[in-house]
Amino acid sequence: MLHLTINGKPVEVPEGSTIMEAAEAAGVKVPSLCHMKNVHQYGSCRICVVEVEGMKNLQASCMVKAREGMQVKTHSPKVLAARKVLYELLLSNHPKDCLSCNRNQSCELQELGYELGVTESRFEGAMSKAKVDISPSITRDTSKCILCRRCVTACAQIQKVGALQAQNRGFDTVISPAMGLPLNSTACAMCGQCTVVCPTGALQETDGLTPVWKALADPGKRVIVQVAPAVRAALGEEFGLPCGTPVTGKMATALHEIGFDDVFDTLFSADLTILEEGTELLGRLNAALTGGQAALPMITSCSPGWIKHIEHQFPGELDHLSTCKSPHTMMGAVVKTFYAEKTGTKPEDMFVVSVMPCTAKKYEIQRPEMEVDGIRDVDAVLTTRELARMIKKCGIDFVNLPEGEFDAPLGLGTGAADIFGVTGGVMEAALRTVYEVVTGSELPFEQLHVTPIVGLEQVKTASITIENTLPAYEHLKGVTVNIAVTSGLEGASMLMKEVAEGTSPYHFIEVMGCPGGCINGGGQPRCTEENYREKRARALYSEDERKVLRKSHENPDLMKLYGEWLGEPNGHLAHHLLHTHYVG
Ligand code: HC1
Repeated sequence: MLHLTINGKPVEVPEGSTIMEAAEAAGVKVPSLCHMKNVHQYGSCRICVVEVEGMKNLQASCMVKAREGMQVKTHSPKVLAARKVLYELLLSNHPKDCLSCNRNQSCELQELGYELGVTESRFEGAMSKAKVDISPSITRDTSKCILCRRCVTACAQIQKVGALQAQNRGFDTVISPAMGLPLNSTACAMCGQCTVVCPTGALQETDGLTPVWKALADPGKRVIVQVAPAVRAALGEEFGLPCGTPVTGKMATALHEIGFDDVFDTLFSADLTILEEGTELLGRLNAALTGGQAALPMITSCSPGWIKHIEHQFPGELDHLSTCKSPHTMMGAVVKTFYAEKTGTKPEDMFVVSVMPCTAKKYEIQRPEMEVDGIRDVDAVLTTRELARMIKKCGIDFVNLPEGEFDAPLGLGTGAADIFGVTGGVMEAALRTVYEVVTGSELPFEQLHVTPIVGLEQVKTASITIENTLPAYEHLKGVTVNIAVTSGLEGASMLMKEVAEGTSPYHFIEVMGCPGGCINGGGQPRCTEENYREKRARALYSEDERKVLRKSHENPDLMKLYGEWLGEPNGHLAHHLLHTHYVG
């Protein structure tokens, strides 16, 4: 252990700690606009400079290691004066349009200026050339970029994609895809992790609000909204509720108050996905075991960032993807056929909005695969952050809202669907149903959670031997099914290398594009709280555990949909509406 003082206060930290970490251990927050935990640091902003006794120059506390006996001052007059100049230099090349910027009041640059007491901009001069690049999911405005490189880190080190780098030198430096290409022409998966770490308005989700407000104001439109599982685990953070507070009921009330005509739950179509995907898995296993052709492992297909990634990086392996569309696009297809018929509404007069924790969903709905007979499944995607802005704009007192309900007939979801939003959840939900379908017996309550695949590790695996079966599944008796779960594109690439080499031992793999799953999606609130992913995951598990119905095939409204209209899982109509083939 090392012993040093921070502002005169003794502190003990492990060898290898930085001065910034030592300050944190002493309860002192050193400001920074570029620092990120647990990754290689660029140390680019220099805002975190501190004074170290005996050293002539100020030191960047995120880069310099603590040493035995060091005496550090983090907020001395010399440090504060230097920080202010550094800040003003950043400001000299930054637009002053805070009032009309989407990051107004959630901008780290703005907040730091307030903390430092900056009241003027002394160094006005030439500004670097601005470029705005609008992709279906992410909008880049280089005029607001402070070259902190957090986005570069998130893309290259966390997701291992590397779509963004620093280009050019000096005043012409810009963070951009290679050769200044638009993001949409690169291997960017549209996961939006860059938008979460960006301290300013340089990287944001592409606007989904404008078309939604327009549809709501159009008396000729029936505007239907649905909400993804993970949104309920994080939306409350935008209103000051503790991280990990589930806000399902308040969210349903808020959506009604905003004026949506129907408030449905993506949980319903997550249950639908399990019936479709579970049936598909059994079909593929059956084919493989009886000498037929089947691409195994089968890999989940509900995460559009993951779909884009496999298309770029492993285009020869697309037949491993489940043919299921993602739950929210399934919902769109059901709304514009079944519900349109039921309510006597023309599908073209319907406007389906998906509230998602994900930026890639904005790209997904524009894909050619996501339509039925020329009608788009979903018309607009809003992120969790955008929904929070809508609620605020409507003057809704979110925290004090009563608990509301989703609307029938597409608003009921089981606990299995809640956990779709956390890594391992889709697999667990599928196993709950597949077990009962194959064995004909009830899965014991204490076995509902498949412990080896619960948790936020990058790759989780398990093997399950099928001991008893119904006669129809006799061929599966004694078979050991190997499963793997991963979240984040680095883990996905690791598992895909084995698939591409033909050495994958797995039969079924769940992949989610963002580390931790949708709870940590690129459209979620920006949260710096310790263990925020664990807290959001717990919120979804608690939603599951409080429910009586915890298996997708127990959803009575879903079974009614199959019985009265859709027919069999994987049947003709289900295939027409709910499945697709990705061909790259
Ligand atoms: Fe997800 Fe999904 S769980 S992909 O993570 O399959 O975004 O929450 O909506 O569609 O249900 C995201 C979350 C979400 C879909 C479902």
